[in-house]
Amino acid sequence: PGQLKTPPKLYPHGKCLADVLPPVVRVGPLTINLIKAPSLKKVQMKNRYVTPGGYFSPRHCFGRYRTAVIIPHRNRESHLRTLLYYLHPFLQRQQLHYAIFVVHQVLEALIRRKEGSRLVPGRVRGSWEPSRDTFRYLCPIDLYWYRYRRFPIFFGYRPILSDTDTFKYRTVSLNTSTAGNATFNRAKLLNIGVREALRYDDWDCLILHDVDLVPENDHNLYICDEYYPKHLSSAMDKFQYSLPYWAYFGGVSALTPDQFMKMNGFPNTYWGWGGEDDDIAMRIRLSGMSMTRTPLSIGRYKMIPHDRDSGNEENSHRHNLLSNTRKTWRDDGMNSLHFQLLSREKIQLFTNITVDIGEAP
Ligand code: UDH
Repeated sequence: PGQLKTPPKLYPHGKCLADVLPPVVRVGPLTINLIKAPSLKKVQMKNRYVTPGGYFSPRHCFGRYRTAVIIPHRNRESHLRTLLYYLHPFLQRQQLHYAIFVVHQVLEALIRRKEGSRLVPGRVRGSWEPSRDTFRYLCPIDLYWYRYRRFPIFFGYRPILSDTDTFKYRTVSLNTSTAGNATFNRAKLLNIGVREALRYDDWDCLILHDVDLVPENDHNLYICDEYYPKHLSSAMDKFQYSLPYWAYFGGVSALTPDQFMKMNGFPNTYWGWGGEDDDIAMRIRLSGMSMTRTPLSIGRYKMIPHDRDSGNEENSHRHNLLSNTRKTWRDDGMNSLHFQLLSREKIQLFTNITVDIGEAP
């Protein structure tokens, strides 16, 4: 999948299509319509070059950046459809090699009750990589973002990570009946998303993305800062397109796998609404990094209006937990992550990772 079947067409003057396409295919401010969520079929029809698992690679050139978008999810299917509708074309215009991972929280007991108890051992197919034998030019550099330019990726430069783990496999639908009313844990789902995404590719950048935030400007590049974690959703309409407070790091953020591991990932102990984003901001500082941020004029997002979800009530322990972050961050995070993986499915527009993360203590 995703492989270029025929070599790029050579133009009379000996150039490839990448050279005759304008270097910047982005449009800037976008019109977002949140009135009705599109169907998955419609999103699929609009994104015909996206391959199963939600993968895309520019067709006429090598994407300079490999980006994994990780979305924590439960009971928000219409938000997910809206986000996918806008996000796929957005990422394609940025000429990224990308994939979208949705980490879906369910309760295994409910799945068993609903679909019977037989779990079938299965295999994950090998990871996907653009064809190495077809010559493609690197995607044009965008001079405006020159400082993000990295050493070019040559053929054979990156290892193919193969994944042949045996695991309990079954198709778990995104519907709400298996979600149960266990408390939601956003940060833990993001940790799981990172761990799973890294099985599939050697990503340059991990984008941790709330399902209800739709980017409004495609100059907001989904690539990482070389040195520090980057906060992308700096101007949300919910907060009148400004920051609710200076250290805010919620919504959408971008970290390289190295930055993520340096801060031991995100905390696993925040159950319910609030606090985990402030813990993450504190971890960044405690691990010796600072935060960078997309300018407010570009990091604009529309939030899909919603009520507080059941099972995501305000976390009354959050202040307590936050006051202990300094002591706990080294032991609570990627090195203490436990969960039950129920399925990994490559469906047309994204990779669906279904997990049971247990319930709040
Ligand atoms: N989410 C779900 N299902 C749930 C609850 C949350 O999928 O039942 C996910 C979803 O991706 C959502 C994210 O968790 O986008 C965040 O949850 P939320 O949308 O309830 O959070 P909210 O929009 O956060 O209320 C706005 C920022 C508030 C400032 C935080 C101050 N620390």
